[in-house]
Amino acid sequence: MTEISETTRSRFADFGIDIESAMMRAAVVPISMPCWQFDDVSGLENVGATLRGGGIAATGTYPGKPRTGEELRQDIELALCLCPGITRLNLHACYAERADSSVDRDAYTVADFSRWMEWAAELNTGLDFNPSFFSHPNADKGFTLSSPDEKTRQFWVNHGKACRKIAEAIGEQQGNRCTVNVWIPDGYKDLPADRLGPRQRLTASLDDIFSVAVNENAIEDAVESKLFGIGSEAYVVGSFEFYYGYAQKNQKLLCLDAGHFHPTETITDKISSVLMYLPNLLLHLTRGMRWDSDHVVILDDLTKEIIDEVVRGNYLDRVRIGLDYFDASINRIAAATLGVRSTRKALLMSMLQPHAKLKELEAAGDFTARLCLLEEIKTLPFGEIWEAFCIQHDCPGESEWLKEIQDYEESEFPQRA
Ligand code: RNT
Ligand code: ZN
Repeated sequence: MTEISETTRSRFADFGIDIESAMMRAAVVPISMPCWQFDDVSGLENVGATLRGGGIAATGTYPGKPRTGEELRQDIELALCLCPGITRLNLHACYAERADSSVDRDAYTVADFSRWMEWAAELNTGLDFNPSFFSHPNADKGFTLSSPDEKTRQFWVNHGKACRKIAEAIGEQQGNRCTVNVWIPDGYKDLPADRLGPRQRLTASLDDIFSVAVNENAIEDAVESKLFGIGSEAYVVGSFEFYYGYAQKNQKLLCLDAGHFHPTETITDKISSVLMYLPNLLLHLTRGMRWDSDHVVILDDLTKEIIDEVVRGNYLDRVRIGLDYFDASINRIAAATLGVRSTRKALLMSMLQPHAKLKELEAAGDFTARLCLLEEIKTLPFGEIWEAFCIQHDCPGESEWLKEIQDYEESEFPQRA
């Protein structure tokens, strides 16, 4: 049992910070955990399938990958138990469990997700949702919503429409908005001759998908831009400029994925700019190493900076925090847990910062003191506050959570070999 020491309390009190209130505020910010970290984005449509196309790829062969929806949910449940604070689950349409396997993605209905919904309701976990425009024969040519083939394009438009209806039912059931994110892999490996045509078709497809009226209290739509992918190095239809314009014009959420920009370009500074013109924002926190590699989120400077910006800017009610990574080289459940816990730590750390004081120094033009204060707060005690936070939420502390996953691995994984 960790108690927060008097010394620690008084050090934060010197900055005018109340630790209890910071802990409360950090706990209620929802973090959406990616279901796809648990099975290398395989999905449940054809059990045993591996990721195909789309320029996203999980690498690694760690044992114990779940083979069924039941195993997958069991793994996710363990991860959820180990994450203090409000955790949601981000579900992709390719995790459908169909009664009739001849039904394709353009005709999915809420019934195909009823097991997920029942399970989430039992756990009292909120769900977010994503149409899956990849790992499908109709995506093999590299184009979906911007496809020049009318039949293919229409198939994916219908998939988008079906997914919004499913998400609407999810949102209505859970009593809070289900964020629906559209990401498509469309693009060219090599130099295009026509950059405009695919973007015009993408606009038409999006307009069509969003033309279907839905309960606005149940869902919110986001669109995700990208710089390049494997197989779309030369040109990505849904670029940042494209989606920023589209989101602005149609007042949709823009999804900023931390790995979808030039390697030295961070999303921190984009938040305050785009939120001047957009209603809300979705973040895909991820850790790109040298490229959009989707490594597990850790408590690194980049993550802290992004979260600080959201907290400092008072954007918590306008920014949805989702994680987006998939690493198959380490225990997948641990990877999922680590990313969420690290993000929660960043939130708690940020809640413990003297943001008002920093702004005051800045307004007074005292940039020396601003920089020095930013350095000073880096070494304030944090570990004991985090441990107390975990205890408060009935979650294991730093030295304990992995053990639970290791025990589970030992008893559960051998039968999955
Ligand atoms: C791909 C996008 C997208 C996916 C997930 C699975 O580059 O980041 O968000 O990773 O939807
Ligand atoms: Zn993403």
